[in-house]
Amino acid sequence: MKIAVLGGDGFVGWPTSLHLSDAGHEIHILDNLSRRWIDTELGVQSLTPMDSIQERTRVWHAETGRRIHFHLIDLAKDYELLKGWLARHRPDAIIHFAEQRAAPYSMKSDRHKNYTVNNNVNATHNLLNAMVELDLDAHLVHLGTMGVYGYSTVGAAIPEGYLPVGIETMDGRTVSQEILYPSNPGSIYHMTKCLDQQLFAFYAKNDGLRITDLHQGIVWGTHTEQTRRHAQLVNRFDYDGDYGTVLNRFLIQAAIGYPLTVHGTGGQTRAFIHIQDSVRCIEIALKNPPQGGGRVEIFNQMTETHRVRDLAEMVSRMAGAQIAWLPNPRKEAPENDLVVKNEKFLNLGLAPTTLGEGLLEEIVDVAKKFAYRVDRSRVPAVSAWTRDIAAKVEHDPEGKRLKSVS
Ligand code: USQ
Repeated sequence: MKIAVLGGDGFVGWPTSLHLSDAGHEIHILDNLSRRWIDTELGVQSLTPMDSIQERTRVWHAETGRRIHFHLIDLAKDYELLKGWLARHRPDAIIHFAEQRAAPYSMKSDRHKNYTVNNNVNATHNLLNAMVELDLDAHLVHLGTMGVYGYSTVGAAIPEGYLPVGIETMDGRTVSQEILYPSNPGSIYHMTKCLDQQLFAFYAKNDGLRITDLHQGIVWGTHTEQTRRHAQLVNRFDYDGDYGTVLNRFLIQAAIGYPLTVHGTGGQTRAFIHIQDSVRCIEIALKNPPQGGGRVEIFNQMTETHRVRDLAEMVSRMAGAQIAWLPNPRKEAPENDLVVKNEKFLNLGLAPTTLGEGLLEEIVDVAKKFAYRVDRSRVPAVSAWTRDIAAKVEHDPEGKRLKSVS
């Protein structure tokens, strides 16, 4: 297949591009390199030394003989360029990762809120609009988030996207209807993914676009089978307070002797998936496109759920790290339960990589190898969800605001 990977230079986009190229597909990365600019804005860098996208694709070609093409296009701003590219190349499938993906970054300031909404919503809408205009029958696979469901305890398993509801009619009957599971975003970033869902539902219904939306959990790990093949194919690995995600942060913190930064009581339960499974799921989704019919296909792309404090205690036991119990910079439920249905991927052959499989040690080893690249002052998460919270959570490189360390 000819596949366009929008956002193919990012944390999941790059290993996905390699995985699909390895499987024999013709891969075209479209990316505006915004993630690299954000590193510059924040004054941080990936823990792993990352080469330019051109150099990465050159190394891939030298290693495997396969070409990955790169096109510098900003989906959100360059509509005509995107449309022109799609008209010329007419890909069979499009994978859409091209969005600002960090909740803390999206909550940093009014400017960051505007940027995240403008970038994410315009990128998605420009793409859908161009596909209709060009009568492009490509299968669109979008990386969404488990966060669209929200994290309140409901006492029931979260279904894969849709909820059957009964509606009482005026003449006293009950009619059943299937609706998108009520969205309950916890950040501006998560809110943009909820807006994406509405755009997908409309374009599938109105124009018959074939769309798959993957509600992904928190990705952990860094290597995949392909990124291991050469030092210069390494994936990015974020540790800073804005882009680092919880388990990867704990592993890096353990490697550099920084107390594990648990927000609040660590009672937040979240869904997780290893990066290797993430790229496998995308391939499975590509092989199983919806047949049309106006309904967006939705998968829950996660393999296990964990409570943040359990993860901290596990990493602490494994690597001998201390745990810091911090005031939570986010507005979120201090404790929640989470049960998630994920039978669709399991039925299509996904064999989950779980936390217990020795990969945690591998990540600590990667982190130790590149520990010299870590700026410890960028470890604390200081992006606060509200002004009230901001007053309690300030930048504190020396760790003086730690409530307690165990
Ligand atoms: N947390 C800590 N300590 C830390 C960092 C995070 O206790 O040092 C806590 C947070 O307060 C939160 C939980 O860990 O309760 C998860 O935070 P996270 O930064 O790992 O994940 P999140 O902000 O939810 O976002 C990440 C990705 C996003 C993806 C999402 C999937 O950045 O792109 O959509 O995970 S999900 O969370 O399932 O919605």
